[in-house]
Amino acid sequence: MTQVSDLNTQLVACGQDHLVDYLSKVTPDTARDAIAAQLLSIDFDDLGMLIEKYVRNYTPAASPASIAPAKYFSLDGDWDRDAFQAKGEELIRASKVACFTVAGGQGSRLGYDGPKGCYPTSCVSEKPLFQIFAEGIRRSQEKYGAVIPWYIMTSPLNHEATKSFFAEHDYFGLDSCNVMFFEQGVMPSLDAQSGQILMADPMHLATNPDGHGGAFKALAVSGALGDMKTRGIEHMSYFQVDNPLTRVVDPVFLGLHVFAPESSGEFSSKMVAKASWDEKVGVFCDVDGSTEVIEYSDMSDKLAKQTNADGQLAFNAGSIAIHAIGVDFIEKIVSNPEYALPFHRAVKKVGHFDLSTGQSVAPSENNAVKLEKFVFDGIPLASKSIVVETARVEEFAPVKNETGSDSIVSSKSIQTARAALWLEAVGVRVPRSADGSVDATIEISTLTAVCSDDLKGIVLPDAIDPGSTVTL
Ligand code: UD2
Repeated sequence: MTQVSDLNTQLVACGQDHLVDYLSKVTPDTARDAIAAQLLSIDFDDLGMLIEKYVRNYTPAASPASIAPAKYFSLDGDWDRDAFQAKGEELIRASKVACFTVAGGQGSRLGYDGPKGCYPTSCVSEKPLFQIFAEGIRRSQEKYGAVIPWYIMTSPLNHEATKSFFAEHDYFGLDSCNVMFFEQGVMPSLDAQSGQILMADPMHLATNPDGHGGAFKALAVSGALGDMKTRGIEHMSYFQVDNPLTRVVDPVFLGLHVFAPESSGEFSSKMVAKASWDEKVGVFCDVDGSTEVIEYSDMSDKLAKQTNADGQLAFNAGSIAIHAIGVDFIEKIVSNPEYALPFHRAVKKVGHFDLSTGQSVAPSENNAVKLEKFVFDGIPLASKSIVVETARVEEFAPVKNETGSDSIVSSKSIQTARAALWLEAVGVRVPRSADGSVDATIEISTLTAVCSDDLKGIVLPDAIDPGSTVTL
């Protein structure tokens, strides 16, 4: 079969002789063809180079020549919040903004067996993350009289389960024609010593999602980008699946992204002041003159610990992975190979089928390299990119770990803290303990309010009872 002999040539060219040998032994032909089809879906053009660079001859990237903290629009800065809010609201009202959620990750740290977006998260009624976002979109659509389409990137790991979850829940009240799911690509998982592509089992390659940076390509090949253009969408409100406090469309941020003279309307970002020098968030930096995120794992302790004269962390701008991205910018990135995002390597445990012994292996040590792209590597490709500060309690309570920081317990406590601030802002008395923490559990549905101002004019209790559980 010609296709298989072409494939064999490509496999040999990138050091995958073990698979040529294996394919020659697989019977029946239908089984062999099924494995060959998986291999043919791999982009072999760069694979040999990637294996050399990230596995066989890996050397960590050199530190940049000059690195400084990135500038940002600070919370108490001298900029006209109301004016940018009005401009952002105009954009939303004109139905020029879509939401985009990256939900293709494996979510292994949470220990939850299912798409992370299905995880019960709100602090009283335990609504899943997808429902919290869906209702925030519904509320925003009503508020602005607009259509806000929602694009959700999944991966082969969770695509069907995610779509079924929405269908079972009637799209949480959204019109299904405005919710689009598409799968990101995958990369073969590679043996960390030899660079050989691993098999997950005798019939399947071991693969991993290609990182949220795979979103650019996936948006294009899935037709999502074309759909946005047809609908007249000009900007995407980008957010991760794990943060229930995400404001699905934020007019102030969108207004700055499109209209601030410091922004090109291509790729803007939100930050919070880091909670500690070793918080696991990327940091916005000025690298050789352009804005970049340096992932926490790539930043030296020395730099991360550096402080200013006032004792504040110098590299304080923590990325909460909320961005505004121009649709034209995405087209520019995907249509020009020069803008291809780099890969990052992660060394992980990957269970696999050992072709030489015919045994399944559950490794106790990291044995494999996974290659992933990061969406924030698109930031330096923008001609001008802004970073906007927000308050942690307002917008960042991610659910990532089973316990401790960024767990469901910490997230629920921050969700209540924000609800309390919103209620106090409109005159409701909220019980607080001596240390200032809220002595109640309070959930404000995103159908009720997506910001504190939405509570104005709603009938609310005068006070929340100490120790009570409240849903509004
Ligand atoms: C991410 C950022 C970190 C910080 C933090 C804030 C990276 C590499 N780091 O850390 O700097 O901003 O978030 O919460 O992003 N995903 C996909 N496809 C993939 C991989 C991930 O869709 O192939 C999604 C995943 O479903 C999730 C998001 O990307 O919504 C973040 O993924 P993560 O949990 O790997 O990132 P994390 O928490 O290490």
